[in-house]
Amino acid sequence: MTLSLKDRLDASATATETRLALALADAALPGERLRPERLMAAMRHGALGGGKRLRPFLVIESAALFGIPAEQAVTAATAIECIHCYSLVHDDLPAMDDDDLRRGRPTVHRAYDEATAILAGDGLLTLAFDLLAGEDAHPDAAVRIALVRALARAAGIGGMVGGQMLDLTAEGRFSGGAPLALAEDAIRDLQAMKTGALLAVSVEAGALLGGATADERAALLAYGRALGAAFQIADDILDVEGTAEEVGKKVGKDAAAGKATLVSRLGLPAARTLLDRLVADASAALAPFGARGAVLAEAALFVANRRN
Ligand code: GRG
Repeated sequence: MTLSLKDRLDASATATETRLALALADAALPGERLRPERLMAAMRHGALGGGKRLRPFLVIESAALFGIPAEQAVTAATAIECIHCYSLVHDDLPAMDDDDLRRGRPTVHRAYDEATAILAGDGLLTLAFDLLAGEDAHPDAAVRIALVRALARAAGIGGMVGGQMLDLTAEGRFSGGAPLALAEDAIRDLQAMKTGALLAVSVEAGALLGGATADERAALLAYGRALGAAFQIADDILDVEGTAEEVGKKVGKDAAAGKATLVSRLGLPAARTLLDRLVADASAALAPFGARGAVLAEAALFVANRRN
């Protein structure tokens, strides 16, 4: 029996939650005496019990294209989710977006305090590489190194962290407060770094786990890039339309902060047209996988039409 997309999302989310809980259990700490319990609790608050777990789903389903069972992909999937959760914990801090709610619950610095939230983010970031470097992630050390490098690059200065800095710069944070008027291409590049890179590396990780050929890896990367761009436009549409209100997201916050988005630059109708095109591009990139690509193609539609 073939599973629905929702069943597959649920299955990968459950597997990720279980792996994350194991990695964040007190028992995972070395040593017996001094245990940073407040830090561990804050990390659990930031990482467990919420979120769509979209990135782990992408790792698991792209690895499945090559016959890799979910149990063998879940550690790498969990590592990428750790990076994502760390980015949310830090993004919510007073020095960044200063948010009180995340995933319908108090943000980590609200539930604990700012210093603990900074360290919880740092702990999740380093845990990601601990997970990826272990034999659980893949038996072949060369594959593990490739995974570590791909994730470091996606999360680092040429990816998420760099994109976040460019975003803060575009908001006018370092130039007296007036937002910069970025051209469409600049917004697309910024977003490809800030949010696209982590989504793209999720499918790249699946390709690495599965021993993909260079062509298959390129096809998955093209899919991941189109999906990443679609994800961000959908997020920006949600921000202006207000449909994310019920999940505790502050609607219109990004627009009010003068964030550089394609919705504000192109207008809603053109942004929607671009979103449709990106979903079509994502599906087209999966052509080399034939019918096996159907799950990821459906996931692109889900990302574009999501309501939270
Ligand atoms: C602070 C280093 C650092 C980076 C922050 C990703 C990011 C960069 C900030 C997040 C801000 C934000 C809300 C961006 C919009 C896109 C996005 C990443 C939304 C949240 O991702 P989802 O929808 O979240 O996958 P869940 O909760 O489902 O995991």
